[in-house]
Amino acid sequence: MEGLIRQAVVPLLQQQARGFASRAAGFWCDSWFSHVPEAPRDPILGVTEKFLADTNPQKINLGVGAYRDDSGQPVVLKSVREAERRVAGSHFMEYLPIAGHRQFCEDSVKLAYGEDSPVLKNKQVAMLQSLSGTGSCRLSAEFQGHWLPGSTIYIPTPTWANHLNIWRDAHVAIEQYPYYKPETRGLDFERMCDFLSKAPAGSAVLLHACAHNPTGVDPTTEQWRELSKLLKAKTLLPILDCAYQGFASGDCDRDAQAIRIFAEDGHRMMLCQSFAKNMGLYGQRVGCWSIVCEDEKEAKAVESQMKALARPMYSNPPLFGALLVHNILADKALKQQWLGEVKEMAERIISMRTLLRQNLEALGSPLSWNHITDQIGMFCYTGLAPEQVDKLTAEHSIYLTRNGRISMAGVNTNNVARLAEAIHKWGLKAFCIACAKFQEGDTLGEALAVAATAPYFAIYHAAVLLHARRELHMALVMLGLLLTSALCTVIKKALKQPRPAATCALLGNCHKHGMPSSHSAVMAFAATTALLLYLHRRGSGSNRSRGGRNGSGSGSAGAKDTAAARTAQRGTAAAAAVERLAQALPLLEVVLLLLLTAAVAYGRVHLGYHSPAQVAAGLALGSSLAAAWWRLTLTACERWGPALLRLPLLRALHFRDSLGCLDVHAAEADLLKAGPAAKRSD
Ligand code: KET
Repeated sequence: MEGLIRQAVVPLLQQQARGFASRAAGFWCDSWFSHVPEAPRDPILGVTEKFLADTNPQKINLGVGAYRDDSGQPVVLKSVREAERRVAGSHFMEYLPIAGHRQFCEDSVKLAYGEDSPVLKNKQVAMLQSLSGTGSCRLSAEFQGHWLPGSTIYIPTPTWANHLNIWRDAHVAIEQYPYYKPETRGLDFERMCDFLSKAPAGSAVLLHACAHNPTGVDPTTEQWRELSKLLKAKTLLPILDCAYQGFASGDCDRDAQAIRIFAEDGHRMMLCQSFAKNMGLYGQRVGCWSIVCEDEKEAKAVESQMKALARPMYSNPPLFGALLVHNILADKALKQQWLGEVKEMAERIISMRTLLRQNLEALGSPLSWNHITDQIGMFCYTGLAPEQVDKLTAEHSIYLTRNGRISMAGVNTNNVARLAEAIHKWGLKAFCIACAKFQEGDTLGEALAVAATAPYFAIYHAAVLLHARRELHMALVMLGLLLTSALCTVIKKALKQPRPAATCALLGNCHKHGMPSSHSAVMAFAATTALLLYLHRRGSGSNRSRGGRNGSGSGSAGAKDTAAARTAQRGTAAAAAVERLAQALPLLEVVLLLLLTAAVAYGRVHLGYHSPAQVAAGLALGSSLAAAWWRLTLTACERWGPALLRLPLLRALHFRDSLGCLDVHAAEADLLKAGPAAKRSD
């Protein structure tokens, strides 16, 4: 009776209670699902969706990494067709065991670790047939979350976009390590090792076993060896995602070098294999997930837990694809034929790389396209910005992911010229002085992006003033602004503090350093100098005895007196108001400059270019430099100004020093009124 209550009644009550709870939470109003928002399109498979909806007969799909022949058609390999023929009608359609087709798994791990691999001979490897590469990755993530709780996964930047979704959904903490250096379009090996060497022991590191997606940039053999040593020394667990074995070099053994180096070095590791690309079995979802353990006993226990993870997810994997792979790998002749076909696919891709580069160069593109042929595997990481990709799609019906990745498998002799022309047209980079990126629809962000041009205008403004007014002091202010900017560059290089990790990939500045913010420093310098100049002139105004030191001459009468005299002459209240406004203008200018500085500083954080600390450091540096520079230049002007102004060049250019003059404009106006003789004597 008690058992019956526990088994039947309790779950029923629990279900009812959950129903009430969710209704009380407001989910059930008009509809059960009215609160469910539409999810954003997948960045890769969403491209295919858009491509299919396009009616342009000349459309080109370079989005998903799926092989096409030279006429743009999907390919079924001859070896696969032969395996299909052999399998047809020869099997029941029974369930496979939870771990899938055992012989398939054994063939599969041999292909990766090597026929004579000691880890296989010692039965150290736990294995399970998975739902292709994605399924393997997902199971690895679940296993990590379950059996290495609290550990972090280190994922390269950039990577296959789905890696981030997979480990996020498995609730594993994610860190991203630097991998690619846009300036060299190559591997950022030094920063990668430096970053990984600081990862806490017990973390996992995701590595693309070969043909890195999306960059097409792999470590060299030596670098793989170094990485293996580093991970071993730091007690980090390698998880190798091997979705393109054979596609990097055309040779499946060569492309397995990373896996074999790690296994040889005695790592405990996970491996995620996919047969989607190298056998063209995309829709069959056939892959293998394996874990290298300490010994046979450990492998047995681990394999039982791998099965325990798979059973509640999908029970057991599909049969057909596994039979095809097993038939190919277990038959010497068929395997040989397949290896030849993989090589053919890889070679066609390599020839398309050469052709695309040649076409771009023939069009006279001023940019370097060496990276198209330097990169390997299925993809070319072009360096096209998202806006340029949008143009290729909108204007030419050329579909690719917005990170500028091209699936080279979609390029063929018929479409390569059209592709090159489109890239040449839109691929040129714009020269811009102050490009600040902001999110579409973010009005504040847009305003702050406009404000981000201010530091450039501050320097430009100082240059124009210097040219027009020939002030000794202005030359020094200009020099101070340039020195501030240069000093920020030096400090950034010395401190090497990165830009904010959350936004740098989007802004494309992960390779640049951010401490301190030079925008903030230059603005703080300009605003502080303007404030000090204003206070200095006010100070001089209250201390009339100082008057103008030189230059405008009649400035010594005092601006306020001059203004009052003029007001009395005109004798109207309106004129007095205008005068008051004119007198308030210098203060207003300072206040506006301070507000602009605040907007620029806030914008650096809002737009994701700098962290608050980097902006604060910039502001502190700029304002303290300005204060020090002010004291220095004031003393310099007082002590050496007259001597400097007597230098022939400065005299010929009519340089002057009007720092002590209260109102230069008023003084000049008075001077002009005084007549031609006085004008010349200036
Ligand atoms: N790992 C990597 C690195 C990878 O590029 C893919 C697929 C997979 C795993 C998963 O492949 P599967 O089909 O589950 O065996 N990448 C291509 C397809 C996709 O996004 O699903 C791509 O990047 O276009």
